[in-house]
Amino acid sequence: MKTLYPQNNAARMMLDLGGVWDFRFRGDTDWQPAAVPASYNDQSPDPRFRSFAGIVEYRRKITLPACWKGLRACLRFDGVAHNARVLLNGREIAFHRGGFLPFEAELEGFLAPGETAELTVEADNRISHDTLPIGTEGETAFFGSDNPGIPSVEAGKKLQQERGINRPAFDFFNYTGIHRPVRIIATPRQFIRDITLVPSTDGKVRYGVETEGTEGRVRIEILDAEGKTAAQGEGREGILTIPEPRLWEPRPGTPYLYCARVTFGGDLYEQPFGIREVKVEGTRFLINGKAFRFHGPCKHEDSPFHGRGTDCCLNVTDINLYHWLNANCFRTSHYPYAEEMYRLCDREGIVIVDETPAVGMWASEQYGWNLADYHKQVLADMIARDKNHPCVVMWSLGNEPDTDTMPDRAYEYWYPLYEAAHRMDPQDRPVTVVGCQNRYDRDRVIRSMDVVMINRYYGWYNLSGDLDAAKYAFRRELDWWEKQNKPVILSEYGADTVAGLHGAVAEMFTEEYQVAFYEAMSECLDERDFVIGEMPWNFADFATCQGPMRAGGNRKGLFTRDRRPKMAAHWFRERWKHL
Ligand code: BDP
Repeated sequence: MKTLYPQNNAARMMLDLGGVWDFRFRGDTDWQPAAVPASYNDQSPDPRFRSFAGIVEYRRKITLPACWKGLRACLRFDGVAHNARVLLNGREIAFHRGGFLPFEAELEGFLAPGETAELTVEADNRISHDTLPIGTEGETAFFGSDNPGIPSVEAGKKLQQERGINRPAFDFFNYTGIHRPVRIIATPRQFIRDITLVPSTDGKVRYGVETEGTEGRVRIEILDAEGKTAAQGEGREGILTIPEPRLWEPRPGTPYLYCARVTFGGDLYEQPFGIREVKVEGTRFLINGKAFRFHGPCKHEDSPFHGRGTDCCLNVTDINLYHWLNANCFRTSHYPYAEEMYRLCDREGIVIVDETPAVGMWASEQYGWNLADYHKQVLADMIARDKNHPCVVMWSLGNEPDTDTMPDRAYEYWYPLYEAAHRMDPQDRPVTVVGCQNRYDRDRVIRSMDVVMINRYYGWYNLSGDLDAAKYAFRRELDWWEKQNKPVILSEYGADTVAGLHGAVAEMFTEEYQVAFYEAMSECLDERDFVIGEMPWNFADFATCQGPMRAGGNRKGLFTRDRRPKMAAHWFRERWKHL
């Protein structure tokens, strides 16, 4: 769905619906409080907040201001996980599939200026073979053996299935609810639906404006960072030229931003953008013609209390910690993040690899391959939402699918998505899909991408604790990639580390081992020119579902969950100072 990021300006108004809403599990009679935006899961000690599988209901009253007469009004949900049904006074006004992208519900015919109504949002947290991200439907344990075949264990699993099991096929807690902002938006009845900007470093800006309604002329004015007019034009599409353009460069360059001020009839929208070009050439990744090396840990949207809920304070803190680390990028593992984060990264010069929520497809022979159409829709919506951000330099189609069990079949699934991403992105950014540690010699998908991104856990999940063997094995693999003549990014590598656990001998789980692990992997990476990036897993410790491999979540953070640096954070800070 095309929906511009909400904006208050001379033509548009918005009401933020953040606050405490009524909340209940479907079937309950009593309502209780829940904060919005936030995941609901950490908001109560009631165990159902963590384990419930099904629909929860949120409710509150909304009023359209009487002075909004003559305007078009809609509700804008930035993200409700995973499926959402929206009702006004009991009438359905919207349904949306997928928890990480925005949608709108028009209020025309449902609520008039001056009126009050009851707004209900039903959020469904169930994950299955038909959702992105994917749920196991109880078939397989993610991490840890589920002792197949033992009659008593099988009986226990059957009981779980009967009760309704909602196990993720991915390694992060299935946070859900209204976890991103909700707003009522007013625009003129004839309004700007969408803006597309394709700048090039010579100062030319190709633009397109989509409108609802046809009365009125479209005008566009490009403002520089001081607010001075740099170029202007008229019409729904065209090419403008900015004389002496200033480029958007990732830090430590200057992330210079322009603004496209678009008017149409009585409507106005101000779209920030940056001038930068990205291109893959041979084994190099070029930003504005200069070789770019990716160095920065992958992230999650994850924090205590908020869960996956949008938290601008946390975002600013995190990005300042990226600056502190001398990091220049992250991947939005494993789903598109809240829009506020991309706007912040535009401004701060942090580069993003933007990922769809296609995660958990590690057993594609069982599931995953039925999702091609829906997956393509999600990809289209992500590109539509994020296409104008200069910080976004590459699309990731997903994380760690099974591509080597049936290599041809996997290729038939993934390559059309790769082509679709290129077709759909007006800026035609490079496209990738993140590969898991598998039979890279059998797989055809990963090597067919513009940039090879590989997750590797030598010295952790395999060759555990033996960093000499890990280096030896990793070098063997890198020898193989060298022959593929593609740029390679190590898109995940890491070691679970308990903050404060030390050892004179660097053994697994100690802070010393985490540093030794990264030293060992870096030694191998630094020998290869075609390696254009390193993205440690993960920026911070994060919540996961329970399992025998997770003591209070995933501990591979360079920081603890409350953002205290482990030794490895200091180590990377020093390393990246010199890159
Ligand atoms: C990788 C996954 C990531 C996990 C990580 C880990 O891509 O989501 O959290 O392993 O096990 O396979 O720490």
